[in-house]
Amino acid sequence: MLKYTFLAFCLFFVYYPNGILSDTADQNHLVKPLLDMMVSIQEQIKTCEATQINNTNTRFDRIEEQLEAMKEEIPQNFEKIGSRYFYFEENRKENWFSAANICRQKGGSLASIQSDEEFTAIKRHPKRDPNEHYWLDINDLAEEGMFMSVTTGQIAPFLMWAHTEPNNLDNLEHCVDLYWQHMHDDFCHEKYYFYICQSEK
Ligand SMILES: [Ca+2]
Ligand SMILES: [Ca+2]
Repeated sequence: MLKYTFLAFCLFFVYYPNGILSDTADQNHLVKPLLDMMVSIQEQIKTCEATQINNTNTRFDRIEEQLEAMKEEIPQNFEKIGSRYFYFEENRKENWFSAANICRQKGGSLASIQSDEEFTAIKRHPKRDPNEHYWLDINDLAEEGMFMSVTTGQIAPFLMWAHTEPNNLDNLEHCVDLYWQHMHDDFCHEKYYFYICQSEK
């Protein structure tokens, strides 16, 4: 708006019928610097506008890239807890083996809890019902009493047993679930529970 006002002012100044500047020499002497200034201002406005458009486009490109990256990083229906992503199955109960397969199909694995901090955050998550059991990735299928992570093939990094657990009832409890505030060993095939998956990303 400012540039058009300035332009109108200059045109009025130069072409006014009984002009303020009646003498041609005076006109040339005073008008040329004004015209030069006007051209210079127009150039500056053009440069400024081009720079602003360029900067805005660059910002949009960056935001778009970040959104695309986020879409790739966050697996569908997984939620960030601490620095990792977890999925809580709340509708369909499975035995431990089916739960492990379904987590694989989702591009992850059964949850391998790494620390007390992570365990606490998962226990407190609003999607988790403390009255329900949730399968985790821990099992002692290979060797009784040696609790391993099926996700890593290594010894489970974090255990928090309930009182009297693990009791390996009937010598058949080899898979671990979260129930109330602690972990329990349970029947892998026979028990159908909800489960928690983790993302590999
Ligand atoms: Ca066992
Ligand atoms: Ca048990």
